[in-house]
Amino acid sequence: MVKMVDSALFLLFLTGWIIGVRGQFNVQVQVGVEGSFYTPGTVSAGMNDVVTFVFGGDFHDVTQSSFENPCVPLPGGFSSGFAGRGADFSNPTPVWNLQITNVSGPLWFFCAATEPTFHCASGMVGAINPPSQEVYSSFVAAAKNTSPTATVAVSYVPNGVGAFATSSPAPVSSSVATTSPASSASNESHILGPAEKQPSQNFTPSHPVQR
Ligand SMILES: [Cu+2]
Repeated sequence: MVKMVDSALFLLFLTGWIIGVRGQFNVQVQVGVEGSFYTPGTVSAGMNDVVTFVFGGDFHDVTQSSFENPCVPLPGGFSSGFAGRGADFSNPTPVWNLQITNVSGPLWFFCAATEPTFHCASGMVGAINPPSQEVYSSFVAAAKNTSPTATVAVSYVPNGVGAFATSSPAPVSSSVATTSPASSASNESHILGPAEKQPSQNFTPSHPVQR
């Protein structure tokens, strides 16, 4: 059993190595869980890494902006559009994967939600690869200079400057729920990880490992 898991892990490693020598890493940002903020507010990401925004709170969004204008959408920038669990937190948690394609400079973003006031103006901003925490702090300070009654219209825009998404925010389960529901036994297999799914054969992933 241990040997089987070992070989499965080895193949997973091998797949990652084929995708790129460095591999693809994933970093998570919680959206609106600790008040109207991104947690953490800054992340570092390498080329082709994926920043996963987890919309575990009320409705928020992630819209690309610039250092100079923290609360104004960057022309050509990405936007998740509004997503979240709703005011009563009754909906499943949407997640949004943003792949980074330019690491030569920082990517800035803000939340365009306006209830009860403009989130960006209360400091709901974030940065990928900021030059320093000091520069990020001045970005936050500039955001807080924005009028709390400002409004910005946003909608889902997958392609940004230095990053892109392949789909709008959605609960993780819905993205794999395209297969027709079968017996309860097959539902059970969805709970199991890949290593448990195929215990006897050689584990050969049919697609790149991506989370
Ligand atoms: Cu917000």
